[in-house]
Amino acid sequence: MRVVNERILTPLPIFPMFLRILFVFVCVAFLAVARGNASDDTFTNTLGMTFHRVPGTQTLLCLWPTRIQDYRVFVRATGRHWPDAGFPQGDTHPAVCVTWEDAKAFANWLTQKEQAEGKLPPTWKYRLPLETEWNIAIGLPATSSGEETATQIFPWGTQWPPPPNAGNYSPDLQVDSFPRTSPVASFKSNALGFYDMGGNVWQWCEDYFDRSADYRVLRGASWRMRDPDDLLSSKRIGNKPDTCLTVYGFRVAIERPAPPPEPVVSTPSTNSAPASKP
Ligand SMILES: [Ca+2]
Repeated sequence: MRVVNERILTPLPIFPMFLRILFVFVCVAFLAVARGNASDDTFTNTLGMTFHRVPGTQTLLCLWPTRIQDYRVFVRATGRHWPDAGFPQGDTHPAVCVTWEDAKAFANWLTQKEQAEGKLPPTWKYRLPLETEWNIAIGLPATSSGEETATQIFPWGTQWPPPPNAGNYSPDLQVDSFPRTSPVASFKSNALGFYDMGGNVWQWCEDYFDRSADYRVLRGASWRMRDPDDLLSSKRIGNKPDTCLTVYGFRVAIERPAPPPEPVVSTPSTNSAPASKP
């Protein structure tokens, strides 16, 4: 008994204390990785792509379309064929000439890469946005049917023609100075912080365009569009998943599982007297 008390009272050596601190640090770092180095609403991945949560969902959506510098990492790692756009593009311009299949391959590759590196929780995965998520991200009802003329709302509001710097659209509209693609996030973000949800490039979504299941959906319009119907926020087009054009790009989303339900805390019953009636 005496020996035990002496050991308790003896100060711990410095080295074990250092190990203890290191252990705590490692635990904190592990938990941070497990949570995606992020709060519940934001996340930045290994390519420097920043995501915000789509309100009302667990999904995180990239703030901008996938850039040349992001997609190039994938192409160099996998050797995937990537046609040249045929016009100058900087590193921060959106990757174009990308098919739906290419975009899905990028998302799957990034999921596997970051999970192997311990930078993405094993229950998270990259994919393309659902149309319901896209609708929420631009302020439309999630269940918007996509009827082009259902809502006369443009990314900048309701006025026509669009005001200066409304986005990167056709030179014919004279609202911006970019003849083709522009660096992502060159224009003001929308109310939820997302850039280029209108203009610059059409962006692939997960969804089929119609029941034929031959086409996939694209949203957002591009640098070539000038007609009012094409610039509506609700505008959707479709094309075959192996189609690549210089006006097609994509942004990625991160699918996360729903959090576990809050534990139900039961209140102990009391033997208090029933409330008196008036
Ligand atoms: Ca333009």
